[in-house]
Amino acid sequence: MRVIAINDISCVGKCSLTVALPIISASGVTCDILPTAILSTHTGGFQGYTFRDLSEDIPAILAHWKSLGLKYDIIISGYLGSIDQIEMVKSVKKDFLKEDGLMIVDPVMGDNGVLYSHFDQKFVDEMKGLCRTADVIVPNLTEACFLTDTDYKEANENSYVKIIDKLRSLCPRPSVTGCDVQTKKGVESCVFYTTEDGNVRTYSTEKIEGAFHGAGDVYASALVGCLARGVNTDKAVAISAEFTKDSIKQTKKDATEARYGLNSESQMYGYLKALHKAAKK
Ligand code: PXL
Repeated sequence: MRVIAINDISCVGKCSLTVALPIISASGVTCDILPTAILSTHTGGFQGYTFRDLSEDIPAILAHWKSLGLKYDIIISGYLGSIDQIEMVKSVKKDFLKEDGLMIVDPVMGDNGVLYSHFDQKFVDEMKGLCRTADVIVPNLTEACFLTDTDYKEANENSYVKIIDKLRSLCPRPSVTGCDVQTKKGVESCVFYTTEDGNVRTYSTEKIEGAFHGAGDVYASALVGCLARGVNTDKAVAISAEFTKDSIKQTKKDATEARYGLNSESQMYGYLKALHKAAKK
């Protein structure tokens, strides 16, 4: 099983490839990487970061891979630095995804109702186009709102299903993370997701108050790890949501600065135990 993770390298701050590579590899599958940019830190909460766009290097990297005859079972794309890179991901899918492979897009664009720096409405529109080429997309609620032209402030329990329905016009298996829902236990954090046979289901976990950078990357990487090991979507979502929640909980306990990312390392063993129990291959 061979996965390619297309994402940036934020050297500090535990997101994108510094999260995807360890989690997907530990899941027991080959994780190759295609770095889109190198930043000294990610862009959320740091000033003065460096940003080197690697677009110029990518054509030669892909030409070399073609000469090796590489093909992938799963492609997961994350943070993309430009509209050109969105086009590049589409061509990677065309040239390198096996016929029965899975294209997963994490449309990384924003959080808490706002777009990250560097992104604008034109980028959002192009990202909709990339989502149309995917089998599975994993936006957070903010990104789901931008992809469906929904006002984030208006998004609530009554509109989540409408949002996921709209996302289904882009891609057959959307899921949306970070949806607050009222349960018997109080407010919980819920994933609305779509199964292999097209049913929309939910999985909720304890909501931990606060903003935690890199949570989406931990969730998406674990989901890829699970799907790569043949775990069905119901179980894959549950395992990934629990791992993310446990990582957030530990990070809160550690009281580290949110911009330095999640302590998912300490929760990796629990994640792997759950994965190994559920894995089919
Ligand atoms: O975690 C998402 C992410 C990935 N990559 C970069 C980012 C962010 C979010 O801020 O800035 C460079």
